[in-house]
Amino acid sequence: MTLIDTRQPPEQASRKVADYKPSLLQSEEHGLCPGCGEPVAIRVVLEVIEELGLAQNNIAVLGHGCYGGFIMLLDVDSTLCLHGRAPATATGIKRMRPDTAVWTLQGDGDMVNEGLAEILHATARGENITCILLNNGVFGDTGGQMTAASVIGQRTKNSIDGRTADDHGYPIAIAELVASLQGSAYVARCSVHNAASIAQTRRCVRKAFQRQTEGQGLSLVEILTMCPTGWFVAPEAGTDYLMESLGKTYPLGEIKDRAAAPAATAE
Ligand SMILES: Cc1ncc(C[n+]2csc(CCOP(=O)(O)OP(=O)(O)O)c2C)c(N)n1
Ligand code: SF4
Ligand SMILES: [Mg+2]
Repeated sequence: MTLIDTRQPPEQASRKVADYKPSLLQSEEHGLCPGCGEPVAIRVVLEVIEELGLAQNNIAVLGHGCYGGFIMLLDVDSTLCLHGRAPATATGIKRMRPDTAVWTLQGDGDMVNEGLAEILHATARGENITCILLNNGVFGDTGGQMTAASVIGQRTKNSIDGRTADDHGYPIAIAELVASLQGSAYVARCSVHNAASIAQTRRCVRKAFQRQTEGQGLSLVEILTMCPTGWFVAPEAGTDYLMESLGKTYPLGEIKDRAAAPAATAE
């Protein structure tokens, strides 16, 4: 075991957290709440884009939600669009710029409520785009109201005693729905509640962009993210709460992968 002699000052200064900022972020500051999972997920996506050599050749399409504030921070060509309409906007951009990696960033309210038709039709058309869903089970930006992805029993601003199937219906598992359509190439559900889950998210986001590069069709990575403010829990309680609520209804893992077709062999 290596023992660190703490009686002497360190020989070199430790790196500040800010030193680890992805180059595609223009600032290490953000205006989101303490304990929010969205900045972690966005950071992973940006790191993957850079690793894949797409830093100068990608366009982001952001929906409406707390993550929307990142449009001021991304060093990426990006646009905000109407609530829920990111897959439709991305469709147009990708068709005009087929050699550019086009990706969307949406919340569960944005994708599964307002924009449910958009994501399903974009998938059915087999649009060659990569969709990132930040699922915290609430309309975080407007104060923590129930979404179509809120799980049974989940306390939200307008289901304060917990969502019930009788009163509010059942949650929509969008990843499985998208995977069931022929136009989807890759679908995974990930999380950012601990280091291992963040590493897995990185692997899945990477595959999602690779399937786009291969021209395989729509890829979706749903990332379960903490929203302590919208859940009315302390910031440090967010990770456990995430897995006790959304994590129990939405299993993590790869749901579909239409891997690259094998190269044709000579007759
Ligand atoms: C057509 C329309 N309806 C409602 C709103 C208000 N609105 C803005 S952000 C938001 C919540 C988005 O929730 P979600 O997509 O889950 O993102 P989160 O804030 O949770 O990250 C809503 C309802 C809007 N901007 N436009
Ligand atoms: S309300 Fe929730 S999703 Fe929005 S910034 Fe705060 S913790 Fe994050
Ligand atoms: Mg949300």
